[in-house]
Amino acid sequence: KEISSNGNNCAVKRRERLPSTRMNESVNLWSILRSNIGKDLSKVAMPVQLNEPLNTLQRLCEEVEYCHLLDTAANTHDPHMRMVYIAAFAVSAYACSFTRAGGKPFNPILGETYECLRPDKGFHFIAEQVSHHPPVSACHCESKNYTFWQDVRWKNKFWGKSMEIVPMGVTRLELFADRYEWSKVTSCIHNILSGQRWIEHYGEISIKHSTTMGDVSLCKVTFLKSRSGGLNANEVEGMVTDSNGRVIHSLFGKWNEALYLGKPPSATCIWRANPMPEDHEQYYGFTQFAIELNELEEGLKPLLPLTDTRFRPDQRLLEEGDIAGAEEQKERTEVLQRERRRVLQENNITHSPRFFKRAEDDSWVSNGTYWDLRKDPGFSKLEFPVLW
Ligand code: PIF
Repeated sequence: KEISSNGNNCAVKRRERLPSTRMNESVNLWSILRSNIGKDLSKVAMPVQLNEPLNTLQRLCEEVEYCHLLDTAANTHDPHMRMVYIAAFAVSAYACSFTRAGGKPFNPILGETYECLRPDKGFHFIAEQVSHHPPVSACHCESKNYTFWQDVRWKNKFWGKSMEIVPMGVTRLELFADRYEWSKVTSCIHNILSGQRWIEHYGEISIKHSTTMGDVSLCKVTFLKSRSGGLNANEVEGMVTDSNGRVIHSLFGKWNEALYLGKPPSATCIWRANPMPEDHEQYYGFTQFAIELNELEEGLKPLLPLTDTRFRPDQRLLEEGDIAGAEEQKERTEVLQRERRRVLQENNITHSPRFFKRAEDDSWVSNGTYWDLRKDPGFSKLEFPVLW
């Protein structure tokens, strides 16, 4: 179904820079962590200076930057080769994190939404914060070739020098009648308190492929832990097996660089990360795709629901380099959220998300209303809670 993309079409010239560079961090993270030992850190309001000017809903959108791999997968008849492209897509989701250990994404307000309409890439994406405690973000991305959806919740484990982020939830993909499912690996931010922060991912992604006929194939991709001295840093290796467990393809590469099919020296490159913009170190380590995510074009303003992240004032002020203003707005927004929570509690009402609903397996799925409402009657004619 065609979606009118007024103000956000292929011809749009997207920005190539953020309005402001990142300021030097002057937060004493240690004192925050020390005074919250044993506490669930998602229940501690962190200073805005620790944030990057994107939130977890937008971070989920970054996972589809390399969606051309899904288009290729959809047009590949051989199921094992198709799995190779899907594995490359699953790995590519981590590429942007390589330069991002410096900050954390904003924690969206309950009911906050984010849309990303990219006719040039062939997808339309929506996301919503469906739970506040614990924080849960749900997203749904569609194109003529695929549907991709997931809900993500993180568990933090603080180890002193590092922090592990253990994601929960299942990532799902549908290519016509075929279903693929996998879960994410563990991420670890090293040198959380001092020194140069860096990020590592380790564990196994196991992609299960099923059709109405049953399980067809499996792909396991292992993200290796780096050995001391940084040797083999960021390495991944994987294999695609058929329903009898026979290895059909092998894969290797680095999640921040590229993925290859076969064995060296005669391997074929399946995916390569895009080059980073110049000066990205000063601009939160954002990729070009990340730079575009929070841009608010004039033509888009009247089309978005008021709950869209692009209208969130603290995140916008941080993007513009106004730290004091951002901190003030963050606190104000959090007070408003607490107030809404109190009213709900007093009236014994549980919050229900606007664009997502619970599936039988308890995961969050799109309720399919967003793009129809956007078109007719249009969000400007609908009521939305005042989030900020
Ligand atoms: C606030 O969120 P913050 C807290 O949730 C606070 O409890 C709440 O008040 P309430 C506020 O309204 C919230 O704004 C805290 C926490 C959020 C996540 C999950 O934004 C994603 O102040 C984590 O942050 C991904 O942050 C991290 O949780 C990837 O956003 C890097 O736990 C953390 C992050 C830990 C710090 C990492 C530092 C890395 C540089 O009264 O409603 O309870």
